[in-house]
Amino acid sequence: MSTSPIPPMDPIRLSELRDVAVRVVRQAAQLAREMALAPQDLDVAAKSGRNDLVTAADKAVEELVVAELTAATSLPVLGEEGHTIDSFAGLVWVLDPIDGTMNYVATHRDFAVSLALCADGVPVIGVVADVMADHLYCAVTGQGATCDSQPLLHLGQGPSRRDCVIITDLKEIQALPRLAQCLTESRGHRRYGSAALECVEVAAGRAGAFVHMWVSPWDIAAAWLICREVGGVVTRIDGTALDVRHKGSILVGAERTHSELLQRLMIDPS
Ligand code: 2AM
Ligand code: CA
Repeated sequence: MSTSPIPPMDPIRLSELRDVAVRVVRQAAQLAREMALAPQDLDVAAKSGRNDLVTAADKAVEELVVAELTAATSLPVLGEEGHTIDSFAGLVWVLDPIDGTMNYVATHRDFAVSLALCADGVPVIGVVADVMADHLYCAVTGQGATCDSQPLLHLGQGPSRRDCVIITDLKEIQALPRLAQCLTESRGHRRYGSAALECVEVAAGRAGAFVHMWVSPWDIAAAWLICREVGGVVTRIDGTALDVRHKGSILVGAERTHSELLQRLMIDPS
């Protein structure tokens, strides 16, 4: 299976930038929590469809994060709610101010702030805040991943696809009958509504795999690194390499779980 090359970076600069990312994501999570206390002011609007939402909180968190990152690092920021970049060359921040906006509006839990630093399009720092659960996941390339500063364990081979919970959505189940069969044969199906948190569930060993048809760079850039740093395999749903610069599908799991699901979904239907 092909993997993206990790560009070498000065470790001191990397740890300074990690500290900036953690500080700013904590501030962002605090603002998202505070704004959730005044839902009447959220100004909820639909974007591409009635289930694709943006709120005043998405915009305010993005503004806060971009201002703080620019002041601290002067590096370009790609943000879901309007901040664009000319290219992914060099160091670029990739931000989802609120991943799981429908949850932010409707269920008031299971939403994240997701921030990655990419070097030539490859994540080298990833920070994901599970805002309401108050957990902070962090990874630095080559240095492993943590939850609240405690190391996440390496996933190893992982369970058989039959012996784990699999995270996916109704759209995927409807589009992929073989996936529906895999869920039936598994320990069960889960769905949280934030791609970043769903990847992190796999990285933390709570779920065996996550399958999604359509994720954007800001949804998964940070979680991609968190998964990779614990030995997770992250590809497109057909097993090809996942370049976080482009929208597309995602299949995440420990080595054995990923390989068994890929085999079942794409190669051998029996
Ligand atoms: P969001 O909350 O930042 O929009 C829910 O299925 C997951 O998919 C969330 O991570 C959500 O991110 C993301 N999502 C929602 N609409 C999307 C779209 N049109 N394209 C890509 N990802 C989307
Ligand atoms: Ca978002």
